Amino acid sequence: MTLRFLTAGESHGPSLTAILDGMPAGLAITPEVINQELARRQKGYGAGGRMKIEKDTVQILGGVLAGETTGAPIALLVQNDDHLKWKGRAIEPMTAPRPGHADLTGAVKYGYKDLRPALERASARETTMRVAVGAICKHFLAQFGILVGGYVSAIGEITADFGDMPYEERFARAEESDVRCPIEPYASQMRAEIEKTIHGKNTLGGVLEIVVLNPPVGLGSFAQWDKRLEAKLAMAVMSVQAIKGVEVGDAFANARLPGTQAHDAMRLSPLPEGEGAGVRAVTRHTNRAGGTEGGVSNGQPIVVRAAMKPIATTLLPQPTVDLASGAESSTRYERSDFCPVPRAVPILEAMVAFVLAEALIEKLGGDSMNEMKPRFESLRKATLDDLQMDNTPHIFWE
Ligand code: EPS
Repeated sequence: MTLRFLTAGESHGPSLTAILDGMPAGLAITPEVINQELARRQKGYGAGGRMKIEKDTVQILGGVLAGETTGAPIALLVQNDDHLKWKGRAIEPMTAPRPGHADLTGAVKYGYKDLRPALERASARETTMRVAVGAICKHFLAQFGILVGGYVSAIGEITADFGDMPYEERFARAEESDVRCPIEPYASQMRAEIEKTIHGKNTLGGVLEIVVLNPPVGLGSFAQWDKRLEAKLAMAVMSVQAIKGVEVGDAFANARLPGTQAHDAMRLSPLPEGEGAGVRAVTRHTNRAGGTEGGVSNGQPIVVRAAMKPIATTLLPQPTVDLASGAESSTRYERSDFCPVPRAVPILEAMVAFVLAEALIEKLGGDSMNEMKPRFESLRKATLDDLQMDNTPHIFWE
């Protein structure tokens, strides 16, 4: 892997940390670029009480000197303000696992004598560091004109129809909405659903869309299974807490259509002005594939859709087994979000940005922004000039 990261830290421990390894030298970065994304992760209707306690801000502890990356691993730290309330405290035993959480599987797997260690690491608090890492990746991609944005498309039973609203407008409007849905009346209806859920002491899931604009053609590869761009996107997005389903483009809708209706017809059009006017390029009027063909980006917006389950921590008790008493019992109250779907937008953006940054670094090679920028400019495009066929018969396998 040309770019990789690890996170560490417990939800109520002193701090969370991350190391991002492989970011090229010469990228100008400040804590503010990261803090803006961290602030986005803290906002959204349906959040629990923890977000009132935390003011997530990053310390950059390595890999950046005089405001620029050096090519060394980037070390990041975010303090848990809530830790002070937990430090040295006698914590009540936790022995009744929540269905859908990591409590039971964690205890079986690691042999815990109490369920708290599983909760502490499995908690979505960890996504703070994904967003911090993703902020750097987004900023890196932006230097090449590649933008990553997202929004909520469904919460509970409410599914928004965006019509042909341009993606940039969806991103901008989503940021003005506390449920991160770009369009009325759906945003108000989603808000009402979350309000009902909070009063009902329950939780609610939903669907998010993350979109990459202006990706170059040729990221990822069909040459090996683990180089396919969709595969990397699916793994990265599925790795986020409470995400249980991922599709690229209209995957599930396409599964019900005949082939002639499920693909994106290729047409020939001149490139828009400024991008080499007069040059003829292969273009599409639809994007059912969601920006990848054969595991490779095709230059169309990359569209990733993710299903988030209603999170496992409900105020209403759920049937479980108390592992200490050995009797059937009910889950106990734990503070948590009611509907984290709006807050998950920047988290999924971060994971998608990481995958794209890694694929771009692999494609371009080089150790610094100065090496990469001219290489990016000379990447082949889907123009007829860049796609010279020799149009002669070839002998196969001789
Ligand atoms: C979260 C912090 C956690 C949870 C939530 C996300 O804080 P606390 O446990 O102190 O309330 O609110 O975690 C979960 C959804 C979960 O299932 O564990 C955060 O920072 O986003």
